[in-house]
Amino acid sequence: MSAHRNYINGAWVESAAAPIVDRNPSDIDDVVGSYAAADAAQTRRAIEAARAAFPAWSRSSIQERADLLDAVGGRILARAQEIGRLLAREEGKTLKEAVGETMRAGHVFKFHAGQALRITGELVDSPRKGVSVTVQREPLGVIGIITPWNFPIAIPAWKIAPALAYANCVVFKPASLVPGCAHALAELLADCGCPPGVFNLVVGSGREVGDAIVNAPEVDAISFTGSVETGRALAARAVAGMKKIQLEMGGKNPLIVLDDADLDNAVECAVQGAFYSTGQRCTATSRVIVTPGIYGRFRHALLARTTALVVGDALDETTQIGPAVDAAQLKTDLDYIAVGQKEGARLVAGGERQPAPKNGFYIQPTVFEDVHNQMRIAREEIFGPVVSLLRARDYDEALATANDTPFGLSGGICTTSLRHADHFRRNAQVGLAMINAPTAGVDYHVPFGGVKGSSYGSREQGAYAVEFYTRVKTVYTNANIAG
Ligand code: UN1
Repeated sequence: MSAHRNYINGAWVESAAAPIVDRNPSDIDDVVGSYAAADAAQTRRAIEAARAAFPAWSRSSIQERADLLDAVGGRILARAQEIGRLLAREEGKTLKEAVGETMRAGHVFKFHAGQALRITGELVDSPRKGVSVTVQREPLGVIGIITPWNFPIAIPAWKIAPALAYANCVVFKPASLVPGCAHALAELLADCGCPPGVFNLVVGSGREVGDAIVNAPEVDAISFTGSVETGRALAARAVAGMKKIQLEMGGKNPLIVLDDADLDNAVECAVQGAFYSTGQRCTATSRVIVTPGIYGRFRHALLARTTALVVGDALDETTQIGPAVDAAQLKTDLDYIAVGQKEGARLVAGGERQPAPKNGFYIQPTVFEDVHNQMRIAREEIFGPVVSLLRARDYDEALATANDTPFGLSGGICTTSLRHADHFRRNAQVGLAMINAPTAGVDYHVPFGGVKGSSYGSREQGAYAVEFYTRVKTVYTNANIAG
């Protein structure tokens, strides 16, 4: 019997399948909890419950929805320390990062509580006399929400909150590595009075639960954040089923450091972007492209900062870099480090597992230099604390290198030149352009997303979320009638 169950149609439901055991990546002997794994039949029940709940929920008042989201946001903020602790324990980012992420989730719910009150349309005149036209927004219906392990509460929040704000019902499948935060969120929604069926939690594998969601004709749209491979497969199936889809996938984010940069700030941006959250962010800096006049000083300062970083238990207040999330991610990181060495890149910091008193997936922050942009470590997303230094003759070459990638999520530049900053803002092939700021770490009230292979569909977050979670109806009213 599992301690934690799935939430389907307003009830906590057991499962006959073997439970998912949630372990602490800082100390694999520490079991965070045991979570019931939903099967395809339970997922179908969740989808049917969402479908059945939709007619009433789509007619709910904006006040009812705003109050629900505001209450959930308030409770998340009030319990940020406790939920943040759970997050750090199951995902491995540091306590400070985890509490910060939890606060972000609380703010996301509060923001979308306000958005529920701001659903607007347009009234336009028709070329035909006496006829007027309104363009109004409507909910889509049932949304399948599929989220990754690296932001176990913020990403679910920034999909679930707007879905509910715009009167959709939700079937939520979190990553199996982080069921604890998903469960905490489900509990809060239930406690705050979310009506049965409006929100459903189904923890389980992509093959069982994910497939059931993407194959269901009753699911109108899918919002997904995760790997490129899974995203592409989902998109093909979703389009075949005529579902709306939104994908947030990988990145290979560049940070350009020009000769005229503020050195301390540039180093800080690189360290934060590359190593914080153990490099496990799609917005992480993985290529630092540096011009000759600052290269030596920047390299020296970066290596000094990198080797001084404290790697350790996510729950220890002195830790700056937590472990990799699991054995598979640790292996990927180490495999890429071997690939980089084989390709001829020079390892100048880290590169190995970090010895630690506890049995966790610790890895040293790693820096390569003499990296060429065609090497695999410069082209493929690693999703670990591994960064490459690339040299560029000047700004133009740096920008060309930055843009020479299949991805286009985030990109940064460190410079005191307004001309270069402005040129970068206009010409960087990214969805998020960062000027003298790290490539990772975004605000909750503005759109998020990328170009090229990083993203597909309309933007997430902020007021722009309305584009994905609603559709428009055009209504013609003819007043030229008798009576
Ligand atoms: C951030 O950098 O603050 O999965 C957010 C990810 C992104 C979110 C990054 N979707 O890493």
